[in-house]
Amino acid sequence: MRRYHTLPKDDGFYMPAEFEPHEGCILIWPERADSWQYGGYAARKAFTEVICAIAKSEKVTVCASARQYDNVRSLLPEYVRVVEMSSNDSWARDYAPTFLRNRQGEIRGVDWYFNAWGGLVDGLYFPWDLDNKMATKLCDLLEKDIYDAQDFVLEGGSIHSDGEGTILVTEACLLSAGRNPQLSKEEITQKLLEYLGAEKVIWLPRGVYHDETNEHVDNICAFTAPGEVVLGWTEDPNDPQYPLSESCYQVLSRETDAKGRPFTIHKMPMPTPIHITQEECEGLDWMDGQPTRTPGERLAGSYVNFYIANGAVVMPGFDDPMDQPAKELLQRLFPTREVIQIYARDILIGGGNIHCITQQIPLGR
Ligand code: KQY
Repeated sequence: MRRYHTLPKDDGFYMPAEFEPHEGCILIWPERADSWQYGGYAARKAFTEVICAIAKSEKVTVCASARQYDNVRSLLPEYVRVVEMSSNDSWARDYAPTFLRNRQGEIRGVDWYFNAWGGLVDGLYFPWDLDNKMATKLCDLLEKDIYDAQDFVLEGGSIHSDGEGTILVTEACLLSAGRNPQLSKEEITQKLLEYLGAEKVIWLPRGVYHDETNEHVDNICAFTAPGEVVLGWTEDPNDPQYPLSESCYQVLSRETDAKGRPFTIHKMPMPTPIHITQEECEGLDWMDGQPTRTPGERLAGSYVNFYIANGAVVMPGFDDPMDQPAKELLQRLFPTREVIQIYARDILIGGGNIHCITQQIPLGR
């Protein structure tokens, strides 16, 4: 594996869209006791369903700790690759490499600096050193070269690419005090363009209410095709989510993408607000002498947090009346893929959802 200190854009590399063909997908087995309630058994069931749904149409690699390796290898089907790799938690979207491709079909990763969503300012755990090493380890394993971007804090869940020069982010996340406070918005835009080989960054103001990632874009808005997005939406003006979604709609409806196209915006219903129960909280370890979550706390549930696999769209369900309309919308937008809805409350309790626990490897030559 070669480590580059040049800029991907100068070398002709760019981030493909998730809806383009994949070589495979990476996930990390859940184990952390202050993220996954009651020993992680319910989360593991949900992860296994996600893994099997994705593995129907692409190669899946699952990273597991030394402690869990035997268990994971026995639980998962043989066609899923299981590798022993240490991590602090299980968010492949955020610290597996962001993969880029060039016009000849070569694939390289980007190694951003990961600081657990805000470092010592408002990060969610300490330490995060094992997570931060995963991009390098995975590129080594997958025999991909890597770009060093360790001077820039970024998580994969905070960016979306249309593969045609447009990047979506949120101001709430990328301008947060715990990431790159020494850089201006213009300098952050420049970094994204250089490292993602893009032409235009669209800054949405906000994400999902009470999202502990400082409102990652992947929970509120996603590309479904060039020039088309789904946006998490509520019609309830009393819901604190309402002004957040509205602010994104205002930006998207006035903006054009890198190719000058106005956006077609598909409003994706949000699930009925989801709150963590006392029993669920009691199943979580405390962190630094504090409870990780408090009973009644609103969780950042969203149907936008889906993964686009080669042959399927794998989306969360919450046992909610909106599950079906949300599924129907995605099925309409992805007519050639099977939409597979997986009950994902147990992933949501960890702080994210299906998109957050997956990372695609684009198909190369
Ligand atoms: O990308 C994500 N949504 C992950 C959030 C993890 C929070 C840790 N509890």
